[in-house]
Amino acid sequence: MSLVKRLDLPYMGDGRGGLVAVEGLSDVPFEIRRVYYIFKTEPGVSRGFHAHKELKQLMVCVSGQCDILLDDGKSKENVTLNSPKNGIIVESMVWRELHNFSDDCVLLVMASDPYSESDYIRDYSEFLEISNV
Ligand code: T46
Repeated sequence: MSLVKRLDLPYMGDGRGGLVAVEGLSDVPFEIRRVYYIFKTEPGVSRGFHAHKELKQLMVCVSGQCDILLDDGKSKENVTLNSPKNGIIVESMVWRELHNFSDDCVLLVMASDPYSESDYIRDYSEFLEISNV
């Protein structure tokens, strides 16, 4: 099964312009308990380099574009996010790296849980050890 779970978002744009609305538990398969966004990423900077033990997230590039590498410890897949009308669900126990942010990239993330550092696995060898048991 593909690691990249694409999601087309409910689009309600009209003659005035675009509008996307996302509701937790119906449009995404989890309750949305936190929202954050990443923007003005400095040139050449990559982010992420971790997995989450429990957290699930919907990632949408509402402006510009960036590349996301997903890795479940067995296989790796790359996806480019470049539309406010669709995104990807990133499940728990998936290592993610975010690369090639465009200058105008705004990456919106809707998360299933509040921030908790104890949910992060930031060491790749530890991730491989846990994910391959
Ligand atoms: C992810 C990718 C896509 C908080 O205090 N609250 C928060 O909600 C977040 C997201 C971060 N922080 C703190 C933790 C660090 O001290 O902000 C600092 C930077 O976070 P981090 O280095 O984890 O940022 P990224 O861009 O590497 O990763 C973030 C998310 O943490 C992560 O869950 O999937 O974006």
